[in-house]
Amino acid sequence: MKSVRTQVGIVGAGPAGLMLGQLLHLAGIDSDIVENRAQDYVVERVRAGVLEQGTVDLLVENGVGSRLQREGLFHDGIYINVLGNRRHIDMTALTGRGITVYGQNEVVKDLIAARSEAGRPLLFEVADVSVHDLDSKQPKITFTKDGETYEVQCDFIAGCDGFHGICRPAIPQNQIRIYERVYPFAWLGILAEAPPSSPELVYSLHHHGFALFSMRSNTVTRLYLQCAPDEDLTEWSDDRIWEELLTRLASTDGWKPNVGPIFQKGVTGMRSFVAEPMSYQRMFLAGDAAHIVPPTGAKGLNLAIADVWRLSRAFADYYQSGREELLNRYSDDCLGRVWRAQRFSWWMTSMLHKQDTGNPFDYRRQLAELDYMMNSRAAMTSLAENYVGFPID
Ligand code: RFL
Ligand code: PHB
Repeated sequence: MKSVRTQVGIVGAGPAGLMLGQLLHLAGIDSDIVENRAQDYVVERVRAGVLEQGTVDLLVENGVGSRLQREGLFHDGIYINVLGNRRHIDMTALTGRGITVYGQNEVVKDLIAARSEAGRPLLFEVADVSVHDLDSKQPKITFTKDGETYEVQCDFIAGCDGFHGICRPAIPQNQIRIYERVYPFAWLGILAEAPPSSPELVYSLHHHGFALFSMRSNTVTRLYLQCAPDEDLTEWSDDRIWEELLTRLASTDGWKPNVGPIFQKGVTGMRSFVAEPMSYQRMFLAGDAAHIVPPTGAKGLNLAIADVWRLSRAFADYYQSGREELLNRYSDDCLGRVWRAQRFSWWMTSMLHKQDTGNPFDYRRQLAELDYMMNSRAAMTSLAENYVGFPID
C-alpha cells in the first residue's frame, strides 16, 4: 500500500470539492482530491445553469471567474408564464441583484484548470474509495488506482461526493438525522442547437404540467418538461418533445421557443433532502453530500459553493490559530441558508408543477397563489430576493 499525507482529504471533484481545493490552495493549505469518475465525464455532465451574484463574486475573487465574466449571460430577471399569460419579474429593479447563466460544466472546467495550475493533487478514476478513523486525529481515505491500493492520511476529510457518495453513509446512523421529501414527478431535460428566443428564463405552468426555458449560450437552448419519475425516454421522440414544449411554453403574447436539433436528453428525479449535522468528528459534508433541493429554485450549486466558502474559512482559522470554533460551528452556520433554500425550492416546485392531489381545490388555490404573485410587488420581491440569493458571508 502506498501512503501519502495531506492536511485536508477531499472526496469528490464536483463544484464543491474543486472549489474547496481552490480556496484551500489560496489559503496555503494542502489538499488531495479523489474522484471516482473520469475527467471527461465530470466535465461533460450536464447540470446547473444559474449562478447567484454571491457565487459569481466568490468565483471571481478567488481567481476562477475570468471566463465566466467574459462568457456568462447576465440576466436582470425571469419570466413566469401561467396558462399562457407571460409576465416579467425584474429582479434587479426589485432587489438590486441579478443572476448569471453559465453552465456548471464550465465552472467545473475552470476549477480543474486552476487546480492543474496550482499543481496540487487531483486524481480521477479511482475505485473502492472509503473513509476510516473519522473520530481519530488522523482520519484516512483509502482507494485503488491501476491495481494499486493507496492511503491518504489527513487532518480532516471533506465529503464533497454528492448525494450518492460514500462519506455521508460512513457516519454512524445514530449521529445523523435525515429530513427528506421525494416528489411524484421529474424533469425531462434537453439541450438543443437553437438560439434562445427569449433573453431570460421562462418558468411555465400549463394544464399539461411544468416546463422551463433556459439556455447555455447564444446558440444553445436548455429546456425541461415535467414528467413521471420513471418516464421512459425511448417513448419521447424529438418531435413529441418539441410538441409538448411548445404547448406548455408558448404564450398569448406570441412568444415561443426556437426549435432545433436536440443533442442531449435526460430525466432528473426531484427530491428535498437535508442531513443534520453536516459534520461528524473530523469529517465535514458539503454540497449535495449533505443536502439536495429540487432544481426549480436553481439553488443546488449555489448552496455547494456557500458551504465550501464557510468550510475553507473554518480550516484557515484552524491552521492559523489552532482554534476549532469555526469548525465546530460549521454545520449550524450552513444550515440557516440551507433551510431557507429548501423552503424556497419546495415552494417554487409546489407552485409551478401540476400535482395530482385528488382534490381540485388544490389546483385552484395554486393558480390563485400565482395570480397573487404576479400582481403584488411585495410577493414578487419575496420571490426575487430568494431567487437572486442572499449574500454569502
Ligand atoms: P456533485 O456535482 O454531485 O459532485 C460530487 C462528485 O463526487 C463524485 N463521487 C465520488 N468521488 C470519489 N469517490 C466516491 N465514492 C464518489 N461518489 C461520488 C461524483 O462523481 C461527483 O463528481 O456535487 P456537488 O459538488 O455538491 O455539487 C452540487 C451540484 O452538482 C448540484 O447541486 C447542482 O447541479 C444542482 N442543480 C442546480 N443548481 C443550481 O445552483 N442552479 C441550477 O440551475 C441547477 N440546475 C441542478 C440543475 C441539478 C440538475 N440535475 C441533473 C440533478 C439542473 C439539473 C437538471
Ligand atoms: C438550467 O439552465 O439548467 C436551469 C435553470 C433554472 C433552473 C434549473 C435549471 O431552475
